[in-house]
Amino acid sequence: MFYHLLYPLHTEYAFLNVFRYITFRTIYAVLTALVVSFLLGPAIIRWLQRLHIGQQIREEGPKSHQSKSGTPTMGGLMILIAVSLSTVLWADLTNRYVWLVLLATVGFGLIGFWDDYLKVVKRHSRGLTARYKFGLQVLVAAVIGAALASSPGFSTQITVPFMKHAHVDLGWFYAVFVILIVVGASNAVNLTDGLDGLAIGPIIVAATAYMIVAYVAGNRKIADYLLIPYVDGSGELAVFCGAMIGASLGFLWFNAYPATVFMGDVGSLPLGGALGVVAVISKHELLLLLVGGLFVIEALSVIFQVASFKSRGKRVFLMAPIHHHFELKGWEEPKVVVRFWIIAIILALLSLSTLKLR
Ligand code: 57M
Repeated sequence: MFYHLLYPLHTEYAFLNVFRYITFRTIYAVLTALVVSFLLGPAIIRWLQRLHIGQQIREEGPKSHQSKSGTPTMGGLMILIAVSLSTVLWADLTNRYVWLVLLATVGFGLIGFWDDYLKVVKRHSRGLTARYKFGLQVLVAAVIGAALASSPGFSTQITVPFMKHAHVDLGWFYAVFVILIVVGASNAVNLTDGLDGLAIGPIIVAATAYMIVAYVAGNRKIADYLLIPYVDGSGELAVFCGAMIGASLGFLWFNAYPATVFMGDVGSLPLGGALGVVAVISKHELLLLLVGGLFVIEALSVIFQVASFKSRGKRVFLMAPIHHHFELKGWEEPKVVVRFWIIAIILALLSLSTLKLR
């Protein structure tokens, strides 16, 4: 909005020219989202407490989690508001990719909200049925996939990390591929969200990596120099990623151990989904497996655990997702969390190196 209101005035006031720059608007998108979540945080937490929207803790989990019973959840609402508001304030609103990523954020946010609402307000122990929740996620992702695949000028080729000449054209199957990436990312982040700060830290790291990727992919000169696909307009997603970083930092303030609020599905589903959409639009779809490698490890630990238990009647881990395994091994919660953050940072750095290593 500021871009549309203030940049046109640069002919009279030269300093307003600065609103043209994505870098400038990204920095202020980070700060705006951070301030919004700082300001909203205490009010939302008090409101959730007043409504008794507290987490019920399952008995079969690690014993240390029983003391978390009643911690307000659905704090993801503060992330949703901060990301959307800051993006609307700082992004170029004529850019269709901005609206697509906002659609994903709000769409997945509504699915998460509904699930949380059933679980913590209506006290239905399982929330939305898995099939229904998955169906709605596929629906939102399919709308985005179809919009992109039919978008003039948007390539349906995918980029393979480390290989500069390997571009595979998926044609209409591209929409299905988008569903896999976006729904997969959304659910992987959801599975990871099981310790204080565990999901939000790597989200900040991954959003930072994709902020850089989206910016360079949207800049013809840099994209040509790096031999990566140029995506006209994807640079604006750096502003969105900035808003995501700011909102997540603000949430981490409250979610840091010992957490005063959990994000709930209303936070985890849209954060993962939005990351998937940014990966797709910036034409670095498969790189998400490395950027978000920690989320992939968490999801794989569940797949292996369930497969092994069903086929052999034996567990691979003491408990899945893998963060519970380390808790049961006796690591303190903050130790698991910080060590997982370190892994996420290393994976993001490796991912960024693929911009050069190709
Ligand atoms: C969400 N939710 C947390 C909070 C958060 C298939 C199976 C592996 C699914 C998995 C599952 O249900 N995962 C989805 C995980 C829950 O957190 C809430 O959920 C929101 C995210 N959706 O925002 O509202 C609990 O996590 C803890 N927490 C924190 N700090 C935070 O900042 O401490 C969350 C955020 C909270 C709190 O204790 O209550 C969750 O873990 O439920 N299921 C599991 O993860 C279960 N694993 C399991 O059943 N493993 C079996 C299977 C794979 C065969 C096995 O290994 O044998 C564990 N979940 C729980 N207890 N709660 C098992 C034990």
